[in-house]
Amino acid sequence: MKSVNASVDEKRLWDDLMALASFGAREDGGVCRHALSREDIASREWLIGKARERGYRIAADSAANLFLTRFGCDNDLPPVLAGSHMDSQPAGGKFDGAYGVLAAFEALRALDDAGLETARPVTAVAWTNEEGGRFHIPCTGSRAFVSGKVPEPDQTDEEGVTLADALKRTLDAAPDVERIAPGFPVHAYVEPHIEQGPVLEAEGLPIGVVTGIQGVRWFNVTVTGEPGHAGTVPHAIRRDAFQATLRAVSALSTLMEDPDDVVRFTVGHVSVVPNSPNTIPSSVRFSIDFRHPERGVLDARAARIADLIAREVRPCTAEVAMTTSMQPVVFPDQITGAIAKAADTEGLKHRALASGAFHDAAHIASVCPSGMIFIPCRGGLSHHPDEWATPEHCAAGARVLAGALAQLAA
Ligand code: HGY
Ligand code: MN
Ligand code: MN
Repeated sequence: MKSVNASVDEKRLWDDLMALASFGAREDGGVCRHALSREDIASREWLIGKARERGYRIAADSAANLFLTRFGCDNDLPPVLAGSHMDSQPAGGKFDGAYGVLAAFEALRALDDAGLETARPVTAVAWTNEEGGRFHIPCTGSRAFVSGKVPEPDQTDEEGVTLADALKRTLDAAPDVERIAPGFPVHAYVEPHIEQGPVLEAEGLPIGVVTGIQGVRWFNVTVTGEPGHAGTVPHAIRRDAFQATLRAVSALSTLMEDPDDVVRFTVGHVSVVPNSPNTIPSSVRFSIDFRHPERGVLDARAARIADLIAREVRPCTAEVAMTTSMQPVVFPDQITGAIAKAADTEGLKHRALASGAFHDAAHIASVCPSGMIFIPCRGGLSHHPDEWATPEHCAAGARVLAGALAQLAA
């Protein structure tokens, strides 16, 4: 009988990764699979079909988080959970999120193929809307799991579809999947993910044992001015929302300056109304993504954002709403130790490193001992169509996950 780690099937996992990448495939080799979109719904149906073949229990909660459970000897025990997200950035890659869900699914199949009876059930999970690309509150699913309710169900996407409607459409597309309430006791959570950075590749290491995740603050800003004719309104009386936005973003860049280059500040989403070449913009919505490993820095600089924007946009006005606040997270030795031990058992070299990207683990860590396994990605590229990981590294990460799950579910 093969060990659980040895039962991880590299080709089976790789074929699944390429199949999942076909849902929302872009011409340039990337993926656009927005949360709760047609492509996301189709990818869920595909994964549900595979889980059904294995006889796993399939359930979804009101946030459309998808849970695939392999039973243990005592199913009253809280399960060990593993997974990530299947939604992608609009110009994303084949591996961000998708790798974690499929590595977890592969670990379940390896447990089957090794004939390993675990005391606890082991559940693979796909969290809803981790990216926040369509509905701009990221980690919708893992937040709902932790809080017991869907955050901001009335928020709308660019087409005006509410999150509540998109969730209903997604859940109705899988009517025979068991419905459960969001949130249940979990023994431990492990999230496999590509590093989305250059360290493991540069050091020639196949595995990263993630120590924690830096903190994040997201803001949505709406600047309101006055529409008018581009050819006739004198500048002296204009209330140009886009020019006001430029002043505000320039002042924010100054606020976020950091000689140590640790602060991460991005304005990634901008929408201009009415978005016509010859009408003075009457309103602009823009996003702020601000990150740092220290809560003190996050709180101090975030506290200055609203007043700074109000001052810089005059004579326009601005509404500033903080839509996401994730505190820095440190993962416990119980989980990092299990991951390192599983990597050692596999003879895989590894190192500890922190995550610059946020993940659902940042939320799940507040309800159970959690951790993450990183594998290298080419050039550290992510949120990019050329994002890439090798079949060997994908399988190595899944073997480490299988080993860690076998320990944690014993
Ligand atoms: O933005 C992030 O850090 C994550 O990749 N969604
Ligand atoms: Mn991700
Ligand atoms: Mn991402």
